[in-house]
Amino acid sequence: MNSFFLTTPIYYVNARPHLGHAYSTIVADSLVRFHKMLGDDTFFLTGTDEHGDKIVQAAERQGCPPQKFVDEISARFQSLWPQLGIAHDRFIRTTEPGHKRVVQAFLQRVHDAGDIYFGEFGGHYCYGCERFYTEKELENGLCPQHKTRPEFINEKNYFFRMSKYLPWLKSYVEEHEDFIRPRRYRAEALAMLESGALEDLCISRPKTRLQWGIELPFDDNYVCYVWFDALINYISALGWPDDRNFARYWPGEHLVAKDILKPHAVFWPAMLKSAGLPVYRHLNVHGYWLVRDTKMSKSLGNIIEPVEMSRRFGLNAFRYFLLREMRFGEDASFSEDALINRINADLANDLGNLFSRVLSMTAKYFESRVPEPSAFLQTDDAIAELCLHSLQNFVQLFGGTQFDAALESLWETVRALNKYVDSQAPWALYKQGSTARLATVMYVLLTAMRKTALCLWPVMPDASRQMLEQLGSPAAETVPPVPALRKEGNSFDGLSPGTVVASSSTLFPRIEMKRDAAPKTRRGQ
Ligand code: ME8
Repeated sequence: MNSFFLTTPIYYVNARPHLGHAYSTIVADSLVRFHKMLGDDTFFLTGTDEHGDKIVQAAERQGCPPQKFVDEISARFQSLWPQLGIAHDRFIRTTEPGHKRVVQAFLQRVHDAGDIYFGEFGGHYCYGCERFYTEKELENGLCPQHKTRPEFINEKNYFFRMSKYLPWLKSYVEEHEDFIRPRRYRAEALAMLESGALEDLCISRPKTRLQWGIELPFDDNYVCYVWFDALINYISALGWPDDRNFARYWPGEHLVAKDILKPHAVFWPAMLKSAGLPVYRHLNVHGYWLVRDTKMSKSLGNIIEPVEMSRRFGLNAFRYFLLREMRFGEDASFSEDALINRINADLANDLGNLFSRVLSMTAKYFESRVPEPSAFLQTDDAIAELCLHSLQNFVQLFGGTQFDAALESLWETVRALNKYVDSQAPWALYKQGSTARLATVMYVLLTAMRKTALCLWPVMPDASRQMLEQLGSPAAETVPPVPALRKEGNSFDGLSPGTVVASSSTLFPRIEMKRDAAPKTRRGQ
């Protein structure tokens, strides 16, 4: 059995979770569910990043002690995920004693390897990024991410000999095509490694300036730099070094947005190499969700609340939209109009309508039983082939994080099935009394619908389950779904004649959008 360990970033607890956090976590959830269906032994990790200046400042603004502050915001993240259908195996917090012990053991190991030294350093520190910038990296003296002026700080600190590992890392990235993907981020990482701008990494903060962190095991006047602490969560959650989960699941894969490419593509592999541990399998990097072409930010007041969206438009529809609309790796724009258009076109018109018409015809012509097919005609073979082909494409593309293309491939079948209904006109066959031909047509439709519904489980778990139940799978069989997605692409079967199916289906109601009014759904999905 293959193991599949996937992580999201651990989010800072200085702000409420928004669409961006929800996207990464929903994508990760879908990918883990997909691997479950392939029969893999999966482990899904998310959590919160709770140390550092930024958190202390946010707590101070609220007049709250840091521990109380992080407890409150971390709890918000924890209660959010189930509302978005996220089924993680572990939620890690960097203030947990177990994590702290692992960070100290890791630091000691890197220290023992001779890769940590003490030195003096002056640099431009951006509190938003929690990192020093070199002169070269600033844009007109400002932080390129936050467009704010960093503070010049000069102090004695501990440094990680990262530069020692950069030549190795560069060859590793060159030799492993999909270590960092999609390609544009691999190219970006290589450009960083080739630029000569990367130096050793400052990994401590003097306690005179910051107490909110993990103490260095070899000097109690210092705490650990928040990024060094945070990255280690990926193995502390597996109980490194002794827990069997580490042996079972490491190396895993990470999923992040492009804002944190550098710590994941450069710091983390160098840290792992220094500690003598294998590097991760893949770093999967996505772009930003924009709102009217700008990044979401509190000051612009354009934050999208994921729970509100899923309440108004339906959780399954919202998850589908996020995966279908964004080309993984590129930026995408969020708007309610785009969401409503997708729901109406893909879910209500294409998929929902297919289910509704085919099930009501099966009720009318065959008393809601899957009929026994007779010999397939060329047109039936063509549909069956298309269905299997799109399922195989789906598996290939989804596994390679091309979620939009994977779903589009399924929708080719959905649209073809609707056309097949129109061209075969079951109502005419019924009128003519061509029962054998009618039985084949309905069998083809129902079989293809079942395969489509199965593929949708990672993205829309509840809707997929509902569709499978409508197609006669007993609830016990659909939860969790049969972990044999690959086999489903081999032969056009899976639905036994005689199975009782539902007599009607209203899966995705159309959303009427009145200008300047809240959209109305007939029933939430
Ligand atoms: O960086 N579009 O935490 P963070 C898409 N604690 N994704 C977005 C987004 C947007 N507009 N905004 C945020 C940190 N994200 C560190 C991580 S990991 C060891 C430490 C998502 O709270 C995306 O996944 O700033 C991005 O990488 C992450 O939130 C940043 O979260």
